[in-house]
Amino acid sequence: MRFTPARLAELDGAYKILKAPGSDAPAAQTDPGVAERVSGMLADIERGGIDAVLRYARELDGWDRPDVEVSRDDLKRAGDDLSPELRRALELGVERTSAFAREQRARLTDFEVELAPGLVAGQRYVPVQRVGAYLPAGRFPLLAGACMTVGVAKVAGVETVLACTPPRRDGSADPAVLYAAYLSGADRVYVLGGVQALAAMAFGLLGERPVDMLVGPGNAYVAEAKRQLFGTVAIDLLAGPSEVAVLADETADPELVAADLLGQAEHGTESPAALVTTSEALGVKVIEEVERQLAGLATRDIAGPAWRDHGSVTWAADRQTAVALMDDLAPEHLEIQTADDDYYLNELHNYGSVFLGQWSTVAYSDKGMAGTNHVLPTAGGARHSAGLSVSRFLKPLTFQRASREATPLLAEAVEVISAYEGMAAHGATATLRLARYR
Ligand code: HSO
Ligand code: ZN
Repeated sequence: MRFTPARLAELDGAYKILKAPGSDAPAAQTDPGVAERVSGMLADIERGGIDAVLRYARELDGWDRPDVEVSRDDLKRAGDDLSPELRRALELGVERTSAFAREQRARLTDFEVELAPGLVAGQRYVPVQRVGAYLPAGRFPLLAGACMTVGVAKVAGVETVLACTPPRRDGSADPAVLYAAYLSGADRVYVLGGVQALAAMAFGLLGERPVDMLVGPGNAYVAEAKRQLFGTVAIDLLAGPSEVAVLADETADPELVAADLLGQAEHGTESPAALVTTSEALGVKVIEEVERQLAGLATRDIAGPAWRDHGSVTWAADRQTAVALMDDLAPEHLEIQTADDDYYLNELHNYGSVFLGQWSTVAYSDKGMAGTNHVLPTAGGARHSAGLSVSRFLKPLTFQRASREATPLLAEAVEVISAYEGMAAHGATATLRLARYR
């Protein structure tokens, strides 16, 4: 999440960098070694089937059992290990995310229209049939992942949703991740991690037919496996390190702004956090405040280097410049804390999800409480794409029905075009119908 040099050149004089990222390198580029390793593993698993999957699970994750599936009973029981407050919070996340997805679904309406006398064309939303969701559990088990992927797919009407989550060091899966998958409606859940999990779902090696689509975030290996499997299956998006940007003016609370920047910097030492502000004084205060909060933060070993290497604070001379700078960053998460948030909402084009006003913060969505999806485009992907939503699991399939009376309207033009193209067989399909019509 860096400004592009061309954009900065255009804005000459209208901005000032108050804190630049300490590192020259943009966050995490794919290492060619990762791509090679992943393609080797995928080829191996395609050839070797479930035996190869289990071999990788043993070698990479120390998995020593013959089976990777978690039974329905064990999924239900996973909830017993959790505090009632955590169970309730997970339920709330699933309920709210599903409620939002149902509203989105309700607004995707099938239709048909008579385009010409006797010619009807239309569209029907049909769900993808089989989805595989990856639920990562690295240093942080992100518990809302299941409701964003499994839960939303189920609301879309996906028949079969498989979910894979990696074993922890002690060989067990995180009970909260399992319970969240269960609550979200996963049809089958497996303790299986990384490339072998994605390959097993895509190639149909888990006692289930191959999935049509893989979704969910993961580390560099997971992202690379999805990239290489794209084509064999669909994918949601390729997620890089999580990002946050805040657009604030002099009315913003520097303590909250600093906390929200660190709130995503905590994801990893590669996670970018950017403030764009029309108030230089606020920018300076936020820089001080970030340092103050970092000193007392339990995860400062991650958030500290992230802020140092990938954090930035930029002053913009006016609102238009702030918009231009922010659209250039195209952040995954955007917070707006200004006297006129709606101005920015109306002007901005590029972000994954926007949080309006100081009472809204990224973590509310991250943890499933805001109802919106937290699987969002990173690394500038918000310039061209939106995040995961119910529509991603629904294909707008079209149909057409022509009546006898529509024949001249269709066939005569098709004959002319086909003749020009030299496509005789195409032309014949129209000519024959014209003959029948007459
Ligand atoms: N910010 C992450 C999602 C998340 N963070 C969940 C914490 N919990 C990617 O959007
Ligand atoms: Zn987050």
